[in-house]
Amino acid sequence: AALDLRGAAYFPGFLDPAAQAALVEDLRRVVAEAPLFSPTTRFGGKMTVRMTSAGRYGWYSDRRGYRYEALHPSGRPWPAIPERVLSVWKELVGPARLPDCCLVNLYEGNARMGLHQDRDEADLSWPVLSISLGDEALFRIGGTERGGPTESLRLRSGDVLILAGASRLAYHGIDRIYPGTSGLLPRGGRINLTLRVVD
Ligand code: MD5
Ligand code: FE
Repeated sequence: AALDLRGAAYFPGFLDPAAQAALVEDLRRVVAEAPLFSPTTRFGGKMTVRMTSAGRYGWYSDRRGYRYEALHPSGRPWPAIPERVLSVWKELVGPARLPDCCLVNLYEGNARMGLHQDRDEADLSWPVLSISLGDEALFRIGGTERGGPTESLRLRSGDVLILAGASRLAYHGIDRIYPGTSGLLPRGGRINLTLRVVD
């Protein structure tokens, strides 16, 4: 059953360990086709998270800003979103419209993600679905105004979050990961998948 987290639907332990391991296998194929990279922010710094994408679009950032791109930096199209990832969306969001971007974020060591809003998508009425795999993370979520109160939550491997309604535009980020809290990834670290309808 879903718990209410500031309007977001939180499904702790939605994926069992076998389902988590199957997703990791799928992601190995995605990363082999579309290698991870560290984007540059619009301010010129390197992000500490490494990322890649699957689907019609991938999220990308450089000095020109944040946007979705139809091609990986290699010039090739992004790989297809794995069927088992789409199944999670179909089960929790529905089959009417499938996501066209699956962003893959890899957190290793001291990687973190500062508080931000997700608003690069054309139609913000579609939810964002997030899947956590691997080491635990300290997730922080606030309201729709920068600087307001926030609350923190440990996201664990297999947890799923659906950001819809007011939470779709909530400020959120990852303050840190906790090394050694999961055996899912052989080299440790945390993967987050975010599924989005882009256009
Ligand atoms: C992560 N990723 O765990 C985080 C959290 C990102 C990103 O934020 O943009 O790649 S994913 C959860 C999320 C997504 C959209 C909205 C909200 C949370 N929210 O309003 O809380 O790698
Ligand atoms: Fe985000």
